[in-house]
Amino acid sequence: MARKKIALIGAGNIGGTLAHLAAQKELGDVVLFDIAEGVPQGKALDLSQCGPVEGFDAQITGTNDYADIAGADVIIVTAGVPRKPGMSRDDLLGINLKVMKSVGEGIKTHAPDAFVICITNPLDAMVWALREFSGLPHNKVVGMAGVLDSARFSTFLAWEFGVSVRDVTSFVLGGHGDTMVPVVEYSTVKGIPVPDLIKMGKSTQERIDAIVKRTAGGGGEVVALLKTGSAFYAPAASAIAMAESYLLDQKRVLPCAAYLDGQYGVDGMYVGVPVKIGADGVEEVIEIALNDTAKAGLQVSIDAVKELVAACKGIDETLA
Ligand code: A3D
Repeated sequence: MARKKIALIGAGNIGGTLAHLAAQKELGDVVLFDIAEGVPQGKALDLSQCGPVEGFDAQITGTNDYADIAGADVIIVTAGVPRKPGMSRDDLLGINLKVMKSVGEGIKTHAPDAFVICITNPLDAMVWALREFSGLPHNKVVGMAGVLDSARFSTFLAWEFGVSVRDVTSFVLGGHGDTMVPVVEYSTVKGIPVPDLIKMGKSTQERIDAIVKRTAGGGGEVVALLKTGSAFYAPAASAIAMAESYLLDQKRVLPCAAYLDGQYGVDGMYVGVPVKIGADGVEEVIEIALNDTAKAGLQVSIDAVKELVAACKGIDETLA
């Protein structure tokens, strides 16, 4: 059986990390694409030379030509610019929308059968625009944010309770912005909901509220420390989990920016919700019951995404 092919559009911090993880996990051969000449080729050469040390046979190549992504099974898009301190994700909209147009057209022409995972910010609007520009089916284009935001939430919860991260599950819904909604009621330590753990005296409401706030600002905390860009290790690991679920038909339930067609009262937009990812892409959007606080929070987040999508339509008339 031929190896799977994974194309990475954008060979920056996340792109390079994605290539390394995909090769280490032997998910398939990797093509790194970027408009910067030499960068994808240089990273591909460097990463290929990890093979003998780490024991992987995956071929890693770098390119500036979209024709080389032909036949890709999975495409992960990080092309564009990241935040610098003081910037919000929304400040990136104008410049990254243009990037999504060229990437969408490249995918449409050369790899229309791929499963596409978008990471470029502002995520919920960029994944929507990328789908529009590429014309791929909605179930084959998805955004990575919820896996990362939940991983941040789970990390802080594991630290708070002094338990293994493997025993923590958590959910963050809504748009990937300051209005995201970490759902405490669905967050557990080995099935024990966080509100029960508070009742058991393992933490306090105030401490959990602070963790929720830290989760929502989790990306900004890393940006402020790095000063030159944004997080890339955990974003890459999160997208690889999604790619793996598709390639291996794992049918994992993961919070992702998915196209909603009436679910959660949203029509024709991408918002972060739990979905099942398998060989057919996004196989199901899972609608969970939310309490009034989470519902209200989700609505604020949906409205924020709506504004960004409207801004995209205002910039590019082909999207209107
Ligand atoms: P960076 O290291 O700057 O890499 C971006 C790469 O994109 C660079 O190598 C550029 O040369 C390349 N690029 C620019 N324009 C194009 C184009 N038209 N076609 C192809 N390549 C192009 O950034 P990064 O890897 O740190 O971040 C990439 C994106 O991910 C940014 O938009 C971030 O804001 C976003 N991001 C999202 C999350 C989410 O959770 C959604 C987390 C972290 C970063």
